[in-house]
Amino acid sequence: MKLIIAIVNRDDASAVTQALTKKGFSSTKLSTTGGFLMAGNVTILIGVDEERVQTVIDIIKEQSHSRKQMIPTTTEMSYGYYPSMPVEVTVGGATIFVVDIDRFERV
Ligand code: 2BA
Repeated sequence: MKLIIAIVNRDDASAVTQALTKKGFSSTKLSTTGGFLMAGNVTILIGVDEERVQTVIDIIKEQSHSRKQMIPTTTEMSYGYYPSMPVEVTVGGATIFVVDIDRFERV
């Protein structure tokens, strides 16, 4: 059993979870905030058998899009340094971690 942790753009989150549900995967959405942009994103947890991990990653890939976002001048880029003008970064499609699960139970 694996746990897939996928951080996706807020605007893609519903499409990702709907596509997962359609294919029979259970998921949980958490509202999260990226440490760099300090902007809201969504973290999706999916518990899945090892042989289905790639199917889930393919679904996430299909539904997540990369976007240009501006770093506001209030973002500290390194100790005490703030950009003098807004800087553009490319965010996503999705950041995905796959971790081992020792035990999974529904009680
Ligand atoms: P944020 O931390 O808000 O980062 C948003 C985007 O800003 C990143 O997009 C990247 O393009 C840029 N960025 C982040 N840190 C940077 C830095 N130190 N210098 C320059 N640019 C930087 P993504 O890489 O697509 O990441 C999207 C979101 O995924 C992140 O939002 C964060 O919430 C999560 N994430 C990405 N890598 C992670 C990691 N290694 N561990 C935990 N969460 C991660």
